[in-house]
Amino acid sequence: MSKYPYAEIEQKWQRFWEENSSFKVEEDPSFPKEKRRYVLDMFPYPSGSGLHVGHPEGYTATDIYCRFLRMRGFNVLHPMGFDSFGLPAENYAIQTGTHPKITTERNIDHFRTQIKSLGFSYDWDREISTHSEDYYRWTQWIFLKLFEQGLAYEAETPINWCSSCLTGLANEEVKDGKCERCGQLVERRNIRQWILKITSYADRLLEDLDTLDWSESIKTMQRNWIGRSEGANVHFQIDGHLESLEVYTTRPDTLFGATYMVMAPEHPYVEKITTDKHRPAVEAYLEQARLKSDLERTDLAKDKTGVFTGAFAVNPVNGEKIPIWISDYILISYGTGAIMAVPAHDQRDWEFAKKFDLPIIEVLKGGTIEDEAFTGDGPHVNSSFLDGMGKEEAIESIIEWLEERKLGQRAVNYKLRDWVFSRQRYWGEPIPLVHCPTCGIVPVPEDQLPLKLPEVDSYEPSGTGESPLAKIHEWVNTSCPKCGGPGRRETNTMPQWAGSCWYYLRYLDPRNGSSLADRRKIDYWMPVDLYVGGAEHAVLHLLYARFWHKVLYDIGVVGDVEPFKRLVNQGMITSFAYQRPDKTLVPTDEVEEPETDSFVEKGTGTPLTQVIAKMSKSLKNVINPDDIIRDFGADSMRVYEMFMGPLQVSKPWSTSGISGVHRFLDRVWRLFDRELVDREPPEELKRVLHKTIKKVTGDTDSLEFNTAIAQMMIFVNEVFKEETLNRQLIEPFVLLLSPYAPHLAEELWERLGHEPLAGRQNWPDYDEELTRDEMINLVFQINGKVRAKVEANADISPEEMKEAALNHPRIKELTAGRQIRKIIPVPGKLVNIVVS
Ligand code: ANZ
Ligand code: ZN
Repeated sequence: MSKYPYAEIEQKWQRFWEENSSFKVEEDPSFPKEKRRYVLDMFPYPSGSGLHVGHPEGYTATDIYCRFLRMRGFNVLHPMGFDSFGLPAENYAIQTGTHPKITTERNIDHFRTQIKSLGFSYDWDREISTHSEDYYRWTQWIFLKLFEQGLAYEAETPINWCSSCLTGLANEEVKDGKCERCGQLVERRNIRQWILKITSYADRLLEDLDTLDWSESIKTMQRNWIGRSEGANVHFQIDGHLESLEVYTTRPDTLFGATYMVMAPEHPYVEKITTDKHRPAVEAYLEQARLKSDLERTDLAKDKTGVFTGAFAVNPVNGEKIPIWISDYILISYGTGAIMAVPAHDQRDWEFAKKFDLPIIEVLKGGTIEDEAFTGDGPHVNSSFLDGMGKEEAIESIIEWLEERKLGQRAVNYKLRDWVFSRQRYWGEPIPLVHCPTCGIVPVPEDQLPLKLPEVDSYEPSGTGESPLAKIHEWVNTSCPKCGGPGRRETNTMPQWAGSCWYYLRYLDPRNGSSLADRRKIDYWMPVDLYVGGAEHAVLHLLYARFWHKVLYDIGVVGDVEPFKRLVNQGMITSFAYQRPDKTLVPTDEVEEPETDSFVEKGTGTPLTQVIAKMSKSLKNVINPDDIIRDFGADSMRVYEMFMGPLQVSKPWSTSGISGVHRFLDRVWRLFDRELVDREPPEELKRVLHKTIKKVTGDTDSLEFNTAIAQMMIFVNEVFKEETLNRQLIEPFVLLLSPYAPHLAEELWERLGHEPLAGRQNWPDYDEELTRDEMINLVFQINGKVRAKVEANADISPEEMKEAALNHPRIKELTAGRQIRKIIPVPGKLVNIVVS
């Protein structure tokens, strides 16, 4: 018996595909639009640690789908590249002095080799890297378009500042108040920034979500991130001042319940209205608030803090004077930066009122406001002309009332903020602008792009809020493109998200020197039919890319309003971890399994429970794809990752699972040790084959790879029982297997005497008739006498036969009131019921 020589086979076919450019794709006009597919993976950031098992999960899924589509006669674009600007390479450069370009390109080479070792059918001629000059030239070009459209502006704004990475961060890069990269607590700092006006696209970004075939959960995350809300702005006269304080509220109907007001610590009126008596306390409070991130400030669980200004405002509906407070639960960046507090119906206000002993007035009936705020609907009370109305009606009435008296107006607000687009770092695209004392801000002319990153001696950020580029005088000092006078280059660079905002367009025409991509090629392939990647990009990359795409649409570069028609998020591949009774985790190499499924800690014998956790270096449970490919082969790795469970769910890696899949492929290999015959297969096997073709076709099409594989396993079990190998059964099977285990399938296809499969159209058909379950006649007897006849599925089990007999109306009738002593099923034939 020959052993399955996966290593040899895999090398052989990878070389063949490469040498023959088997997966090179062109804009062949003979394929009509509906026979073209653009299938895209989220390209990796080439980190120093190489590929992890999560990458091949999505990449295998798209690869299977692409190979399947090609076999079904589609022209398929399936490219790969690298998202290669970013902080890790720069941080490494700071530590070691190695140029980020060197580290990055070394990492890219390593990634490419690893990806190729999995046999993916990418068109490698289209490979791109976002840090290459001829790529970022077009990233800069798009920036200039944004600038021309008035969508990029400079502003000194308080931004999230990481004092460890010494750079500003976008809101999206702040997790739980900490820097997503390094974990440092984020502070607020005023820094001159380039900002992109993504908010001008908020409505379109929201509305067009409805047209997308994306999971509801990702759409909801984007909707919440955009956070559109409707309500009103209301003006409160400040007692003793000319100014009025404007608030944004989604609940103007609760105006009669407003018992105090709150301003954000950064509100411009703080200085003006604070009375002398309260000034020291207010100043102390402002100092404290400055250090907190937005997230910490609005965290519902946090204890409320605040301070009274000494000033009062007049409630426009009833003339009541209510105190004006300052608290950090109000954000300056949202609405008007001030609120009317309605403690009876808003939980944050309720907590604040309880803490500072402020009045709580109920204006909607239905809750127990002694215990908590009532946020539901109910008839209004204590609200004069609103009394008796429900929420919606009262909101409409009060807005009308306010607008008539010029005390307020209907308003819409978004949580979405403009996108802080500059970084004070080296390893990113230089922003192609020149500051000229005479002309102001002048774009670098398009024909001078790319504006190249200059060499620097030190990658250390200056920490003053300027990038290391600021220190290179020859580069910074330039002439103004407009007037020729002396100018200074912008020294900020773009954030890592820039390159990934449009990479899917560059794949269409990666070497184009005169535009980012030829419009005909864009129209040939776009939009992306299927985009697969991790859910962690729900609001970052996926929102930014949609924004840029819409801008490109508006200026006529692309012809579709959305880039990614269908999005599928792969689930995370987790690992097992081991937990002590006190819930602390033990590294995997400290764990013993004395009996199956029972775990103890080495040395101490402490019993451990197996739990599911993220793979992590410290737990020593990280699976390295290279090891798996070496020990089991790329095909086993591919099939295993797809067999673990549905693509979209998270699932733990199991070592016995990969062995099981390997045994399955080994079994397929060993089938070929048998004599190959070519004759009409027996009826049952023919049926299994046609059912398998049908199942694998449907499941592959709908990305349900795990169940397709399960069906292929059933098929192999059946043919394994035969003494010979039947060509009429095995040939279609090898074709079904080929998207999943392409190396093995090519090898077997060759052994069957055929030309290589790669990229050809040859998906097998099935005969619907043969996939239908076969019916048999069953006889039900009572004490050996035939009493009923029925039709049943051929694969009915003895248990099901018994049940069918007992439920048959005639049998029920005849056995009623009699004692059933025995039920004897004879599979495929009859059921005999013995009664006394
Ligand atoms: C009075 C009120 C009564 C409110 C009530 C809610 C319930 P969304 O839906 O998220 O848009 N708010 C307004 N500006 C704020 C700011 N800068 N920082 C913190 N909170 C702010 O939330 C709008 C509601 O959040 C507004 O409506 C306001 O509180 C508060 F029964 O006004 B409401
Ligand atoms: Zn000038």
